[in-house]
Amino acid sequence: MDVRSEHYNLAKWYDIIESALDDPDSEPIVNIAEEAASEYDAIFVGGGAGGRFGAAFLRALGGRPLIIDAWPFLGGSCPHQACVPHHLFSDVAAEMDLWRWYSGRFFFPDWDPDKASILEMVQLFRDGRSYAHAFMNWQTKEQLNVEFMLNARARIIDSRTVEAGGRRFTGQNMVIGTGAHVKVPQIPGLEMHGVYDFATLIEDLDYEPGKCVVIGGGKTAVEYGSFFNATGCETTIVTRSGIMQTPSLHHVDDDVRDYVTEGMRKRGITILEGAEPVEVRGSGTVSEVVVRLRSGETLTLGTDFVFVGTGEAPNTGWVLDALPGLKSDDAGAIIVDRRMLTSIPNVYAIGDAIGAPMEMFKARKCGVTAARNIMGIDSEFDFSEYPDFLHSTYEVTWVGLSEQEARQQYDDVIIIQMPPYVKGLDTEHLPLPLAERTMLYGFTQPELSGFQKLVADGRPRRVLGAHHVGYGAKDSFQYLDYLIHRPQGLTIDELGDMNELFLNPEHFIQLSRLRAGNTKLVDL
Ligand code: COM
Repeated sequence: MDVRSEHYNLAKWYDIIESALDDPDSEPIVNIAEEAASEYDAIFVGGGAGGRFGAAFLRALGGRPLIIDAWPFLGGSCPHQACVPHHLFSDVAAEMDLWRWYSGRFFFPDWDPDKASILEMVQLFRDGRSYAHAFMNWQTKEQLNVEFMLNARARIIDSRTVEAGGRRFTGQNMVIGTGAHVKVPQIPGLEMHGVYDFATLIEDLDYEPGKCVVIGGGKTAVEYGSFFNATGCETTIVTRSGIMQTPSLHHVDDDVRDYVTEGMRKRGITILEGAEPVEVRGSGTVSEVVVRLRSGETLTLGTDFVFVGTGEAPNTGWVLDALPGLKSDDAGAIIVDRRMLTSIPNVYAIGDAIGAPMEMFKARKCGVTAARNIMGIDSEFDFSEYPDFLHSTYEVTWVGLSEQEARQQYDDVIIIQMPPYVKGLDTEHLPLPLAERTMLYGFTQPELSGFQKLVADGRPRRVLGAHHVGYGAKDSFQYLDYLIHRPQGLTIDELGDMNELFLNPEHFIQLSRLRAGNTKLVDL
């Protein structure tokens, strides 16, 4: 369908997207300008976060981009199966956590496991996701003036030529933003009904899980495991590595990890570390998972639901086949330089297709970096350091070095934290930290009200890292990251000089101020 001269509202876009998702034979959605015969500055193969932001930026710079995507909407996996549903589930898990702790107390009704449903939340997301998709399509067409062909698979002919929807397009440059897919481990039985990952959970879940085994120990496993558990579904996490110790979580502080995992256990999650899932069994539908424990013993876990959360791999196989000169690493990630340029002079690659970290900021800024370079603006993007987060039933946020990393690199490390670590102090009764969303915990179960730590280099008084478990601090970490990674960094004195909005979720400003008068900084 040619939508070029149409100006649909969001409801109409919603209908178009939903019909296309329902009908595998639906036609491409074509928003191509008349001068289509002429060449594009760049063809973006993939219209996820990286492709959409890259194309928008290139257009804003005066260039002519074209996006081609197999899905009938722009925005990629984030609003369809990945980040957005994860945020819904984590938000809901935090609400349910309160409900379970305070069942029948104060204004909370009695806990009712029948009302806390995984399936209902999945369906809620499934029914609503195309409204966000509709907005992406509308904005990209009407506000950003970017041409696209959606619901059409791209076929790369050569580094300047792509075919899609029966048409051939040429561009001076190509930008590969084909995303990633779930990496399924080699465990017999994973093909059975009752085994899901974050994508198939959304597409295929058709019953209410009663018992769950999560395979993995990184972000996805912690986040989804915490959600399943919060609904009352008995949850066991099986992880070969330690929990929250996968490579991308290397900046997670040990005390943060302990606080979060102790909280998960307190809420009833069983965590089996150093444990290897050997086999998933069942007759057509999953009924048990066999696990080899660290001790060598074998354990059989009865379950009706297995969730695989072991990471993702780039979607690049077909691209590498089509462009034989394109270099990739062993995992299939396309190798790029800091300009996002690949081994082929006019081909750029962005986002998850170039490997870890598979994060939103990286995808979008990769797209922008490619766009700038294509338009003649020399631009580099270094994503080796960045702020990060995950959810248990808490929001867990960090930036910079953990205390352990700092102590390996610096000899005068200062720690400012809440609750403070003072041997023998009865902090289990201390209602701090306090902030919005933890006030009730603070006044009833102070040990649940969160944890925060600032790591500094004592002599230059510079902040090296910040770590937070609670709610509402994520925004500030975007700016903290910028400040601490400036050439001059951020000092405890500058932090103490800022104006806090009491009661701020991370107490870094006022805690730093309490120490800033000290000529020689000491722990707090
Ligand atoms: C976000 C999608 S869910 S995009 O980055 O705005 O395209």
